[in-house]
This record gives sequence, structure tokens and C-alpha cells, in this order.
Amino acid sequence: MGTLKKIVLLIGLTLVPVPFAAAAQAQTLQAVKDRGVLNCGVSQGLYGFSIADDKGNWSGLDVDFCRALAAAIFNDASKVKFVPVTTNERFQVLQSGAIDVLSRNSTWTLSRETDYKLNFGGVLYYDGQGFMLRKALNINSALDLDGKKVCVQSGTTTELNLKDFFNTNNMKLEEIALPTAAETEKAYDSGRCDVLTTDVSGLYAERVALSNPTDHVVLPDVISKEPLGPAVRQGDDQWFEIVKWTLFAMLNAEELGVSTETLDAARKSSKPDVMRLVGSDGNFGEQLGLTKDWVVRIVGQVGNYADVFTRNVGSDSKLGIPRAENNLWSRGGIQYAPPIR
Ligand SMILES: N[C@@H](CCC(=O)N[C@@H](CS)C(=O)NCC(=O)O)C(=O)O
Repeated sequence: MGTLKKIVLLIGLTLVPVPFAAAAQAQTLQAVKDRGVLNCGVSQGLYGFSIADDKGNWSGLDVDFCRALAAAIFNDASKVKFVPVTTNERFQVLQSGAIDVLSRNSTWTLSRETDYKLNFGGVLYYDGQGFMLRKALNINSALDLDGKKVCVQSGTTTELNLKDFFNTNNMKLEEIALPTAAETEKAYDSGRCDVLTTDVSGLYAERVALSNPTDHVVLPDVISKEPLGPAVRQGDDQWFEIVKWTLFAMLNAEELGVSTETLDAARKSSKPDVMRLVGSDGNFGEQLGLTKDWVVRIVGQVGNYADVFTRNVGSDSKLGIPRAENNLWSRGGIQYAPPIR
């Protein structure tokens, strides 16, 4: 190696070390702090996930995830601006920088990460695609939907799976694709389609909004995997870590029995993993660019995973969805968070 090359390498290794690279990447957290509010992309209106009431107050699982981020960052879960985005535009809006995080029942797929240069931060809700139709049709299986008119929202994985399912089973598909949930639901409710298809959670959420919810049945068939989770732009590892570990913190809190109700006791606990979670041992939050008590803020102001699930989509909500695969791994589900240590 020539002398000049050696010098350049030496300078590269010593004088321009990691902090420079880290500083260049760690922009989102700083931008959010400077702005004083988190910009969170959500769906336009899906009961249980993100919906605004007539006073503009948002609620739902996706909404609460952004509130958990705001609690961790600002010690104030209300510092979130909710930005409703359509299925078709959501990933470009994230890419443009107009939102800091997309928390919008979006399915984690390979091409969504590579096409739009995004990272999904984990799975907030394990879902799968299903079908809803009128009980009067007397159909009990998705394999009997040959030739039926199916309403679907465009710009979704739903649309792609629908085609795959009908093609694979040699069934004729009459697809009616519409750009918004409101239009899709209206088309189904008015009888323009025989069938409505989307994520099963979405079917339950949309059923409560129909004129006669009890006239409709959700078929037992689930035709796809729809791991729904928050997404961020690639290129900012610190921000990615914050989003990822906020979700893991909520799951770990549930696993360790630390909820909004038990938080005070947990802060006095001498159990090592509870101490690490609530920040009485270690500086895990600080390593993320947050504070030692980041999980106390999240659980105190928003809740652990069970609190948030139960309130929005589970037994304390109109939807009453069972935990099923969204239960913790230790209780028969597949929700599994890496440890904080
Ligand atoms: N998980 C699927 C579908 C997500 C989706 O957007 N579903 C519709 C139907 S449930 C929805 O959320 N609509 C509400 C809205 O657009 O505001 C995806 O990521 O493509």
C-alpha cells in the first residue's frame, strides 16, 4: 500500500470516526424534538386501529403506538400530530419526510422495504386476510366464491392476495377496487359487491359500521399472512431503534406484569429484569437517545401491550377480538420481544 493511501486510511480510521457517521444519521429524533411534536401517519378511519371522533380525538392501536413514542420522547403522550394517509399514498408520504413514522395497519413485506427504502419496526398486530358476506348467501367457504363480485381497497396487499387466491383455485374473480375505506365499505353495504375482503381485523371493524351488522358473516378462511407494524425510512438507525424498542418495551412490560396499574410497585421491584425495564438498573433508554425512565413514561401514559390491545380491539372494545396469535409466546401466541439488557 502506498504512503498516501496509508495516511488517508489512518485519517479515516482515527479522525473521522463513528460519531461523525452517527451524527449524520441521527436526524429524526432531533427533528422531532426540535419540532416539539411527532408526525404520525395513520389510516383515515378504521375502528380499533385509528379513527377520529367528531371532536377530532384519535383512538386505536396504531394511534396508541404513536402516543407511546411521544411519551418516550417528550414525557407527553399528547404530543402527536396524526396525519391520515390513504393506502395508495402512505409509503411515498413516509418517504417524503412529511411523517416521522407510519403506524397504519400496514403489512410488512419485502418489496415495501426495498421499493420505498423503508424498515418495518416489528409486528404490532398479527393479522391475515379474510372475507365477509351476507349470511343470506349461505356460503361457508372461500372456495365457494367463484364468480362473486368482491370489493377491495386498492393499494393494499389485499388486492394482490385476492388475485392469487382466485387464480390458484381456478375461480372467476369480479373485482371492484376502490381507493378509500369509506368507498369500499359503501359499495359493499349498498349491495354493489357480494363480498368484502381485507385483513380480518378490518372486517370486524368495518362490520360494526354497516347498516345491519348482524346480517353479515366473516368466513373462517384466512388466505394470507398480514403482519401489521410501524415503518420508518431507512438510513436513521437511531430512530429505527427507538421505534423497534418502543414496541418491544410494551411487550416486555406485559410479559413482566408491568402495566399502568402495577407501575408504581414495579418501580420499587428488586427483580433484575423489571429493574432494567423501568430504569432503576442500567441506562438502556439513554443508549437509545431517550431517558432512563422511557418505559415508565410509555406504560404510565399509554400502557403495556395488553392494556393497549384490550382497550382498542380486545375485550374492552366493541370489536372483542381474542388475543389468539397476538398473545405472548409464553401464553400460546407468537408475540415475542427480545430482552432489554
Ligand atoms: N394490511 C393491508 C391492508 C391495509 C388497509 O389499508 N386496509 C384497509 C381496509 S381494512 C384500511 O385500513 N382502510 C382504512 C383506511 O383506509 O382509512 C396492507 O397493508 O396493504
